[in-house]
Amino acid sequence: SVPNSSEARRYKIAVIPGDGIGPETIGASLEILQALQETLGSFQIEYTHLDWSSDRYFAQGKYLPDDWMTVLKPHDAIFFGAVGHPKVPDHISLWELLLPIRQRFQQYANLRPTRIMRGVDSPLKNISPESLDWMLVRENTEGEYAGQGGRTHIGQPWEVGTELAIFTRQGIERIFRFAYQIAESRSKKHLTFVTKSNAQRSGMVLWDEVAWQIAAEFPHVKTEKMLVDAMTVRMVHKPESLDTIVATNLHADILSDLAAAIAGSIGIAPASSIDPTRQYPSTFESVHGSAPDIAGRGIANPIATMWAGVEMLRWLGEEVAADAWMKAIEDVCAEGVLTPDLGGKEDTRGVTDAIRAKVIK
Ligand code: GGG
Repeated sequence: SVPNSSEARRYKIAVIPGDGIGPETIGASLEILQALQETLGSFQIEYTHLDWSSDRYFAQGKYLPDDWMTVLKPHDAIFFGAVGHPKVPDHISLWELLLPIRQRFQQYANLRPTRIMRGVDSPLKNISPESLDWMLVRENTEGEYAGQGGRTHIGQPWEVGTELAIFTRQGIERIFRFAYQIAESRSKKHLTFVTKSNAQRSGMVLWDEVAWQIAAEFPHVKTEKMLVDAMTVRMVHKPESLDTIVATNLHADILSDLAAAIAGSIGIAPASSIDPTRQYPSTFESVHGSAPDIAGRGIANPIATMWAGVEMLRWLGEEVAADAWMKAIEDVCAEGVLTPDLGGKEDTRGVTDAIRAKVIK
């Protein structure tokens, strides 16, 4: 029986559709959230719709309003579409919108689950769907994204640009403790940490040392170290030998795109930027960007944003709704209702309608 609305659990979600295909995939996902709310009746969401995007930047000169922290803080989660516009350099749009939220809200863990869904073909012929089930944990606030560096002698032949990768003991400790808790909760109890400490002899060596110190706190988890270059080969050739993977901000960003491609398409890969302390709202988004080449054509794959929506519901504790949504996504893929990035002929509307039909059953 559907509980009456006064018994329903209530959440406040900030919605930032952003740029390009972001509004399309967020719009599709909100339709499913609405259908789940009405069907289950166990929760109600109050949305704050925010127009923080490149269009706002063109009109008002800023992606974020000055009081953006105050606006976002009271929410239980942030549901984010995509950022990136052909007329704005990517380093500006990213640093004006997404990165301040990750850094100021201490969303230091970025979770990127990867699985091959039934009905979806991996480009690698040696891979069966069961052989790949990874949880990629990306350090999300420091490393190569610390924002430290600069340029001098601009325009001169001897111009210099530096980009410092900052690693702190505290930052490494907290991402490893979080990654180990995840590894412990999974059946394989296996964690691979990724590094480049053969060539990078300061920050990456600190990363290794702290990793082994934290490993000693989790004796039930088997730990191994991989250099990032060798890791790309292993992901392709021995996917079944990996489970929980933890890597720096930049390394994990690159490895998770590879992971998504191996799983069939970046159009299905979700990312959760988590503040594990729950002091600040966490952000749920796709791995992919704004894809301006297909924006407005109605063919964007909504599954990455929808899967992020599933992870948002899990974070809120709405397991029943999360399971129903994920099963609907998996069933629709298995039935071959796929967008062109997965080799299908369906559009965003068709995939969304098919998923909606399953969650209201
Ligand atoms: N849907 C997330 C998004 O738009 N990401 C854009 C992007 O380029 N992110 C870079 C990063 O996460 O490192």
